[in-house]
Amino acid sequence: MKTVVPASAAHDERVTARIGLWLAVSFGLCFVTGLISHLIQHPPSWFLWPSRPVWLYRVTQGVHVISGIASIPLLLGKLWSVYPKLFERPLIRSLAHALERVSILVLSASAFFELVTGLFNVAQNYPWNFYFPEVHYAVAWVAIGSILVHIAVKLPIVRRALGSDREQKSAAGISRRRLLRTTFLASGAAVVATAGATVPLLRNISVLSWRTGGALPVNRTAAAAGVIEDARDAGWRLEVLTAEGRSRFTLEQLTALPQTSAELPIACVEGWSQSATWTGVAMPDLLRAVGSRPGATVVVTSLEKTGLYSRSSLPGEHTADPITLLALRLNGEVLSLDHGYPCRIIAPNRPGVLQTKWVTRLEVS
Ligand SMILES: Nc1nc2c(c(=O)[nH]1)N[C@H]1C(S)=C(S)[C@@H](COP(=O)(O)O)O[C@H]1N2
Ligand SMILES: [Mo]
Repeated sequence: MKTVVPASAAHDERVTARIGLWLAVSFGLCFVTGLISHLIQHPPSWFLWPSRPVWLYRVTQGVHVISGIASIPLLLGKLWSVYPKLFERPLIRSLAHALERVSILVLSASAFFELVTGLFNVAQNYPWNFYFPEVHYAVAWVAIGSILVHIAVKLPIVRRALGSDREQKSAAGISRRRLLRTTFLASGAAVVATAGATVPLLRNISVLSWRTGGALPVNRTAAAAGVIEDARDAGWRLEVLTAEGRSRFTLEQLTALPQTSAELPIACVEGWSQSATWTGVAMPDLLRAVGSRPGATVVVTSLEKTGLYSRSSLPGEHTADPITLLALRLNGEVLSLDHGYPCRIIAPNRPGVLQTKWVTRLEVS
């Protein structure tokens, strides 16, 4: 004989399935866009990320952060809708049942971990001492794997639940609709409150939006990076190493080269993005000036000694693009120390973390 647990109608498979469907969509979007961001930052040999359209990464990373934020209320709503199952007895009915319970535990824990660490990262807060991107990336595979198993196991129930969508006008129907509505409203509100960090139209109504406003945000200041003295040093030179040898440029020499301007966004992995007008030496021009060819890979080194973003690699797609800049000016003014003086990389369709500031050396391969 089965023990029947009295459950309120909110804890109903139709509610669970409907929230689950939206959670699958938002979590799926979040996973795919996160994978894209990871591949751009750690490109395997088969991977090619184009330099155009200039706004593509801005969109994929915006979707990553927004879908992650939307997932939090959906996950909570879904857990709420199923929690009476926790108290079902017997605890374990069969091996299959035991495996299913363990998989749900792994699923909930990993999904929760991803959403919470992502949120803290967005808030630029690191209360843990592991390297965020690595762990966030590894656990993403655990989460997506257990989600796929979960969907496969629950497919018959999902089919049944979504098929019977004629809601009775009963107390049960009302309570169901209330949970659904609350969950979707909370999810929508979370999105609107934060999406302004990257969606200009929402900027004024995104109350929780961080670091937006008139000026371009600063991710890491020159003081924090410990580069003020070296950046101001009159002896600063840009060193360009090629197979043939080494060239050195003073800031005056760089300024005397043909200058290119482009309107390009900085699109931070943390979800904010903002466009500005950048002016400087186009990478193809610079490469030709040192006798190299546009399309070569260029490794960029910053004056910043430590730090995760003190080096980056510009792939050939970017070094051949005439609006990949070694920027000297921002919105018509000489770069400020905080934005990367004396010069920085600004390339189209590239994560903010790779837009290296305070450049001192380029190695052309
Ligand atoms: N050398 C160096 N360059 C860097 C960083 C850094 O910490 N060190 N931060 C990167 C990140 S994460 C972003 S989003 C952009 C932000 O540029 P901004 O501060 O000029 O807006 O710079 C990038 N360039
Ligand atoms: Mo960033």
